[in-house]
Amino acid sequence: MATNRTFTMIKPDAVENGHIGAILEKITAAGFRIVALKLTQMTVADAQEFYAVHSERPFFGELVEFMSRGPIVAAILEKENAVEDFRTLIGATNPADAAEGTIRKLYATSVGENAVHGSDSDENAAIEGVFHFSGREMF
Ligand code: ABT
Ligand code: MG
Repeated sequence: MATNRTFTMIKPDAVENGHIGAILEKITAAGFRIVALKLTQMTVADAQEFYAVHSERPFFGELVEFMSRGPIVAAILEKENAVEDFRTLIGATNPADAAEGTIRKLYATSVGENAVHGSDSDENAAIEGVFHFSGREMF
């Protein structure tokens, strides 16, 4: 995957709360091109694998339960400086610390249920994109 791509998920809380359309609008209005997109659900095993880097953290069990409890929207996005610019667009992990106008400020409820994911490096963006999409689903 090229370095101008990132991977995102609209998390179960934001899907449950009816924010898919508003969040996709914010993403495309910010200049990201949608490379891949689908509604899907992670199994418990998927969520454990996806968040394996956090497996020793005290919140891991809750995180896995949350991320597998309902459908998510997974997407690969393309833009210059995609990883950094997308994390700016979504705001801080804890919505209480997120800047005004960011997706998490608008739609997240707590640090544990923070509405949207954004890859934290080009390397992880590539790994996470392939975790969710086949080559035939990327455009
Ligand atoms: P993600 O985009 O979900 O990876 O969030 P972000 O990179 O902003 O933050 P990190 B540190 O990667 O958090 C991963 C998930 O763990 C949750 N979390 C984090 C807690 O529940 N409690 C905590 O104290 C911390 C630090 C938030 C993230 N997401 N979810 N869902
Ligand atoms: Mg993270």
